[in-house]
Amino acid sequence: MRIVETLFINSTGDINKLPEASYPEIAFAGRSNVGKSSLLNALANRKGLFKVSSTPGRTRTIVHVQARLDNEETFYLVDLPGYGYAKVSRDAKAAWAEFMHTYLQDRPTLHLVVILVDIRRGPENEELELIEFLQEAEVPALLVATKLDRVPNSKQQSVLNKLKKDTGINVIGTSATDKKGIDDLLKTILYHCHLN
Ligand SMILES: Nc1nc2c(ncn2[C@@H]2O[C@H](COP(=O)(O)OP(=O)(O)O)[C@@H](O)[C@H]2O)c(=O)[nH]1
Ligand SMILES: [Mg+2]
Repeated sequence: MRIVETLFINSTGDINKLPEASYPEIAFAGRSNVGKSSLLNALANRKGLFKVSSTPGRTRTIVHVQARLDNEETFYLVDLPGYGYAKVSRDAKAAWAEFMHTYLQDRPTLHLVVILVDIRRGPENEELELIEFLQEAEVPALLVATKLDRVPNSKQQSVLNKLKKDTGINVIGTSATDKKGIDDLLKTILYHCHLN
C-alpha cells in the first residue's frame, strides 16, 4: 500500500478551527528540527509538501493534510506544532501545552500519535511527559527514532531496543535521507486506522 495523493486541508492555531473530524487521523509530534517535515514528505512521497528547514521554525499551528491510498481509502496526516525552544517564554510553553492537550484528548478520530525523537538524542522530559499523557488519555502512541542514517548499521538495533525499553512503547527507526523504515511506519499507521 502507498499514498498516491495528498491535499493540504488546513493550518490553524485555533482549536475551534480544526477541520471536521471526518477521517481517521495520525498526528506527528516532536521537538523542532527532529525531522518531522522530512519524514512526512517521505511518507507522502512528496518533496515540498511540508517545509524542511535547517533552522527550527516557530509555527504554532496544527496542519491537516488529506492522504489518499492506492486503494482509495483516505486519512489525515496531522503535523502538530514543534516544541523545545529554549528561548520561548513559560507562558508560550503553557499555551502550547494546552492547545496540544486539548487536541490530543478531544479529537474523536485520532487513531495514533507518532512521537519523533532524534535517534542520537533519545527521549527527553517533554517526550516522556507526552507518552504519559497519551497513556492516561488512552490514545495509542508510537515512538519514531529519526535520522537513523546518523547511527552505524551495526548499532541501530541496540539503540532502538534501548529506546523501547526506556519508553515502554513500540519503536520504529526511520531515515528520510535513505528512506529506511518508511514502509514499516506506513504499515503501522494503516493498522491503527484499520485501513490495512
Ligand atoms: N541525516 C538526516 N538528516 C535529516 C533527516 N531528516 C531530516 N533531516 C535534517 O534535519 C533538519 C530538520 O528537518 P525538518 O524535516 O525540517 O525537521 P522538523 O523541524 O522536525 O520539521 C534538516 O536540516 C533536515 O535536512 C534524516 O533522516 N537524516
Ligand atoms: Mg517542520
